[in-house]
Amino acid sequence: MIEVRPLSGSIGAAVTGISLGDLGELGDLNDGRFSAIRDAFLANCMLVFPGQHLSVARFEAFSKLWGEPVTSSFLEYIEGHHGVSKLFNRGKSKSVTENWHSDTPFLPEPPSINLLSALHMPVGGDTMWCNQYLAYETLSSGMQQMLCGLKIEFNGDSLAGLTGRVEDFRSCHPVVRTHPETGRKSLFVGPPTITARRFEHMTEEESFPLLHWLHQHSFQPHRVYRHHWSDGDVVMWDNRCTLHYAVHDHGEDAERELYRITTRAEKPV
Ligand SMILES: O=C(O)CCC(=O)C(=O)O
Ligand SMILES: [Fe+2]
Repeated sequence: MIEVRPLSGSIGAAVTGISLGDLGELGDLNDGRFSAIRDAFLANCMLVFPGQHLSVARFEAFSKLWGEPVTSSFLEYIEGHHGVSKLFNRGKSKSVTENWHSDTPFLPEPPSINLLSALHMPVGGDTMWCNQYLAYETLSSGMQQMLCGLKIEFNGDSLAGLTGRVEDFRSCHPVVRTHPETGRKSLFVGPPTITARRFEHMTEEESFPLLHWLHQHSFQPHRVYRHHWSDGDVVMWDNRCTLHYAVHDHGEDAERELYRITTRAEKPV
C-alpha cells in the first residue's frame, strides 16, 4: 500500500509501498494510486521515492506519466532517449546548479515537473528545495499587492556563456504566479545576478535590491528540505512553486551520477 510521509514541516514527502519500475503497476497508476501520488505531489511540492533503482527506460516511462519531455540547448541528451540527460560531477567551479534556482525560467514555457533518478551518489552532494507558496504567503499584504502585476525578465545569458551557447534566451514572467492545478499563488524569482536580472521596464540597478531581498526571503531554513541521497532514489519536484540548490561539497573526483528529465512546458501565469 502506498504510504506518504512528510519530510519536513514545509516541503517534501517520501512515498513508499510502490515500485515505479514495475510497468504493469505504472499502467495501473491511472487508477487510485496515480491520483494518490499526484495529490501528494501537489500538496508537498516534491516527492522522494526511495530505493527504486530504475533503468533509464523505466525512468522515462514513469516521467511520461507527468507530461512530454522539455529540452533545452544547454544540456546534452542520451542517444535514443529523448529528453533524458545524465548529470555528473563536473567539479565545483563548473557547477551551474549550486545556487537557489528554478529550471530554465528564461524559456517562454519552462518545464513544470522535473525528475531525477540517482545512479551513484557520493557522501554529501545533497540537494535542497524550498517552498515558494510559503515564500509568497509570508509576505506582508502590502508587498503582495505591490508585486501583483509585476514581471521579471529572466535572462539565460550567463548560463549560455558558461555552457558555450550563443542563443539569446529572455522571457518575462509574473513574479506572483498562480499554479494551474492547485490555484495557489507562489513567488517566482531566481538568482538576481544570474537569471532574474530585472523587473520588466526597469533597469538592473533599480531592480536589484528588491529582487535580491525576495530571493533571500525564499530560502530561509524553515522553508527548506535537504535531501541526503541514496543510490536508487527517484525524486520529482514542481518547478512552478519551488526553488532548488545542489550542494557541491563532495570534492572534484567523487562519483555523482543521476538521470534527469524535465517535463510539461507551461507558460507561467
Ligand atoms: O544535481 C542536482 O542535485 C540537481 C541539479 C539541478 O539543479 C537540476 O537537475 O535541475
Ligand atoms: Fe536545477
